[in-house]
Amino acid sequence: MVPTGSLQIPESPLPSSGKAIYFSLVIPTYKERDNIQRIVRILSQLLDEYIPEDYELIVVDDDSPDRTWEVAQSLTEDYPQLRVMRRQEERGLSSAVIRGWQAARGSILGVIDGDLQHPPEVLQQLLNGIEQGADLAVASRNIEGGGVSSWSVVRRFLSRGAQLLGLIILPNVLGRVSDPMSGYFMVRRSAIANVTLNPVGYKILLEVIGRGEVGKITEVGYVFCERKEGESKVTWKQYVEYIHHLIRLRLSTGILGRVHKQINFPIGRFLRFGLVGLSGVFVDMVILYLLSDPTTLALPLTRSKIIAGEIAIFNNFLWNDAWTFADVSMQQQEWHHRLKRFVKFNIICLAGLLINVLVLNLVFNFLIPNRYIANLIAIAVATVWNFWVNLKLSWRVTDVK
Ligand SMILES: Nc1nc2c(ncn2[C@@H]2O[C@H](COP(=O)(O)OP(=O)(O)OP(=O)(O)O)[C@@H](O)[C@H]2O)c(=O)[nH]1
Ligand SMILES: [Mg+2]
Repeated sequence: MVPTGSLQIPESPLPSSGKAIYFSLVIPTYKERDNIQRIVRILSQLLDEYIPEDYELIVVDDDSPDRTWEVAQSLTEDYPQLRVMRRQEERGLSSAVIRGWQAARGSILGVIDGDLQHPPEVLQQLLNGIEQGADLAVASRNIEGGGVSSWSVVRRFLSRGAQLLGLIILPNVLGRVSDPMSGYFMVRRSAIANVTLNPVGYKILLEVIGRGEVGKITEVGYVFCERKEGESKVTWKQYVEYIHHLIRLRLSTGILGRVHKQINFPIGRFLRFGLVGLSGVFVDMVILYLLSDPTTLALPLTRSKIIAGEIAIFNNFLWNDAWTFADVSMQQQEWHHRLKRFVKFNIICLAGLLINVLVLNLVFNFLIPNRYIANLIAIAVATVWNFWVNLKLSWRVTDVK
């Protein structure tokens, strides 16, 4: 059974999953057919020694085309502590780990790669760390005893760059561990129970530290070994997802997260609206040049500006209708609806222009006697006005079917 619904770990194991135990180790796999048997054997041998009968291994496979799940399933006879989850609907490393933890029976939840790049021997030190009171024990490549065996200069550089970027955006998360990209760690269930985890991409550890109630952390050095079988799934997409994840965590945790929740400001939409606005500035400039420049049509300035401004407004309307507010305009595609939106948009933007001039004068005369700074402030105020009023009045669903 694959858990569904929100990505929340229950405070104690679900009664349906059986008797509670100490440690659950999730092994996310995708096309690891040639590794799965070996890793299960090695992990079982080690854990049988440290905590016999008090652990489980949970393979979470995303319906690998090489049928890793089938191979894993066939091992359960010899390894009674092994459970296998074959996911056919959801995809992705981070959610695989969380789904595994949701079904877990342990009070300590761990994760390890299925390709033998994480040395299993380190498990004991990680378990010791937890035993000594840590909420989170992370295997790290960046402390004493850690390293990467043969990464190219480029990959090392990218990895460090990603870490630096993360430190800038989320210092209170990335700053707590030396290897925030580690995919090999264990955490106390109580530290992450009852919060909705919502990771994008690969880096589940960021999510655990960012949203969980993690007190003490210990780290254990390890050397990231070479892959022997199977192939890497790391592509450029992971870097993009990583940045997306950082921004999302930044906006939803800490002070910013609380403010964000309170005012409930649609930040993504606003950014799109701002980008469209920039495109309008460009259109306005080009038309103004074509109409009024002495080397082109040389029309009077005011007349040129009115035409340029209106074309820019039309440009912005089209983009906003097709992109910024696409979800709303999709529901009302008839031409008279569009026309109505366009007229409203026009009026609101004109009012925005008045506000722009007003704020410019007020700020310049009474607050900051610098016309460019004053203008920037005026533009910002007018943009927020344009956005907010258009959001409330122009792009809203009026017909209830
Ligand atoms: N369930 C599941 N597992 C995944 C997915 N992507 C990767 N994995 C597994 O997650 C672990 C780490 O993935 P890798 O591709 O080895 O990533 P990596 O270790 O950072 O990179 P390499 O050094 O290139 O191996 C492996 O056990 C993969 O099989 C996925 O989408 N779903
Ligand atoms: Mg790997």
